[in-house]
Amino acid sequence: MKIAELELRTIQLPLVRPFRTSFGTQYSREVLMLRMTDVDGNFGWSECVAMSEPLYSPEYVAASLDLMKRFFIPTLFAEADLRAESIAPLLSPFLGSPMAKATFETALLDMQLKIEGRSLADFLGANRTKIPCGVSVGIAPSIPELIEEVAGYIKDGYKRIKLKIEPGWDVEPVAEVRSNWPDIPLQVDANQAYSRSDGELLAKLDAFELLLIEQPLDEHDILGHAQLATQVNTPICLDESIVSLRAAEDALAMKATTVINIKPGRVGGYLEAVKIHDLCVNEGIPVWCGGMLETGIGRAANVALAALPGFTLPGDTSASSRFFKQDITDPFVMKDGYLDVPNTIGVGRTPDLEFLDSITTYKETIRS
Ligand code: OSB
Ligand code: MG
Repeated sequence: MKIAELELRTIQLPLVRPFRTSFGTQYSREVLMLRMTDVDGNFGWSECVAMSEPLYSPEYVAASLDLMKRFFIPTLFAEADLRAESIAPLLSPFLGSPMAKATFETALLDMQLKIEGRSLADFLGANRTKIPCGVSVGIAPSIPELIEEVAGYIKDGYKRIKLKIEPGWDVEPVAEVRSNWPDIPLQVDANQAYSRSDGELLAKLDAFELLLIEQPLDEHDILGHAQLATQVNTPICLDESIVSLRAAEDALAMKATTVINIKPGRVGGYLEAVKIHDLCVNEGIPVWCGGMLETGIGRAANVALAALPGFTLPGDTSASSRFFKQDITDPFVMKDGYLDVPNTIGVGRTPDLEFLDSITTYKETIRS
């Protein structure tokens, strides 16, 4: 395929409630969207999962946009016949920024699979038509408000609860949720908020039979996670640290993680995500699909990935309504705790252009 046109836009989608984590509070989701068109008029959509500020990862929307325009787009426009598989090698001289790179690979996959008449789920190797849903619950203003929010998600049918934690909001909220719901699959996510000396504190969470503790320490502290794993019984699961297949291999070799959260944007795209999935299947490591407050476009692709056989734990693949009153695509609606895996060609969702235009904060079309 030869690219003819790229439309970049940013949108601002309000959240149904503030989402507080150890790295800050989100009130609204700014998303960088890409529409790619080839010379024959075929098109594909994707979204960049980078957030507005470099708090979860070093990437952020304005930087992604700059990288795309300054380096990635001229490189891709120079190619006479582009395939999704060639995006990562072509962009590899530009260091870092897996989220921005993944945006191009995913839009091209959407286009390419539509041309081939194939769904993303089928292409990636999915073997299920529906997937169980988990939900990520932000740090609440108080314990009663947390319990009320969790109760709502349990009533909705979510099959697994993930609580965001930070120093000062850990043992007590986890104990309260566990005592209200003794049997619900429960896990926590610290987003790097603890330090190497917190082993004793984090070991107190062992009493609550958690599935895992996600990314307690700095993303670069693989050794620290390996040491922590000897101090706590709860499995350690890395998120931020796993930026590539190589990083996953290293973390497993160092015994720093026994479960892996796969986020396609964080690892440079769905093709690398499948490689990490395959590694984990071979090593007997359970994986689950993480989330980045995606719109229906990114959510559709995540749900397809989460239907692969190695995704044995429910992911942060929630219904659209978890974050948005109105999604930019047909919403993902949960039935009995499950989402249907899209089975139409490509990624399986397209935006409602009228709604998209109404929340667009910037738009630019670049032609080759
Ligand atoms: O660490 O998993 C995370 C959201 C934004 C950035 C990082 C994370 C999260 C979540 C929410 O926990 C995941 C979701 O449901 O989309
Ligand atoms: Mg996380």
